[in-house]
Amino acid sequence: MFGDTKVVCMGGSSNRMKRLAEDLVAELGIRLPTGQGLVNVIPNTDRYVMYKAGPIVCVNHGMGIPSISILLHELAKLMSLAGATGVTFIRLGTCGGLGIEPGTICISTRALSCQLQPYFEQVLLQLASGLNIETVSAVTLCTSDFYEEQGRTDGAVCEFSMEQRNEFLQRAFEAGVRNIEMESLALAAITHRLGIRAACIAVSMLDRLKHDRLEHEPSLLADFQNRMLRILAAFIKSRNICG
Ligand code: R2B
Ligand code: URA
Repeated sequence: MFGDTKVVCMGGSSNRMKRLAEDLVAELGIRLPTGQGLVNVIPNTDRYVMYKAGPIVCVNHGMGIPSISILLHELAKLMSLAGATGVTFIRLGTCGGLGIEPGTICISTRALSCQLQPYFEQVLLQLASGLNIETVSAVTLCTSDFYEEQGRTDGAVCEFSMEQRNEFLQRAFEAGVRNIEMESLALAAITHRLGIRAACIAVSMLDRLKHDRLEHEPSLLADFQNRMLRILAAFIKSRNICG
């Protein structure tokens, strides 16, 4: 069933991955098995959902490094046991921006830990500029926490001052960081170790140099997410893998 897989798309939420699979079927004109439609192919677990549309698998990875790293091990084993070759793993996520406009698509060049330690490269940026979407190719800061590790002062606990918050974010900006999320480091490390091609793209929900809270209209956020779909669809079309 998975032997023909060429692209594995991952994102945090189960609903978003279902919608992505539906949108890719429509956007790429993928034909589904008659009488079956698009179904979650792993209904016996509620840890994550997985949809298969032609050579594309869409699966959700939950939140943060521990969650995505378990999924990456399981997906890599699945692809290997199925005999799938030339598979690319792509994470389509959300993130906080650093000195960039909300809605900007961030394509990671490297992933740094919160000690600003490094890794990474890709073709997605050229595709995005052809689609007229605001995009940056830059370093991604990857943390294991949404609040203190990302320099937020609005968690239940905060042991640093506003000045220290600003100094940390400024230091990250100066190290080339333009977005902050919670999975890229594991994605880069595990896929690199296994020789799997991978990309990490995420839409910025806010500029962390200005705010800590996500306060956009749901319709605007849906438009932001759609920008990633357009880049992903252009990437898949450029690979001629949907027949
Ligand atoms: C972005 O959003 C989530 C945290 O809210 C996390 O999965 C990430 O990287
Ligand atoms: N995801 C994150 O990890 N941080 C943000 O600020 C927004 C989304």
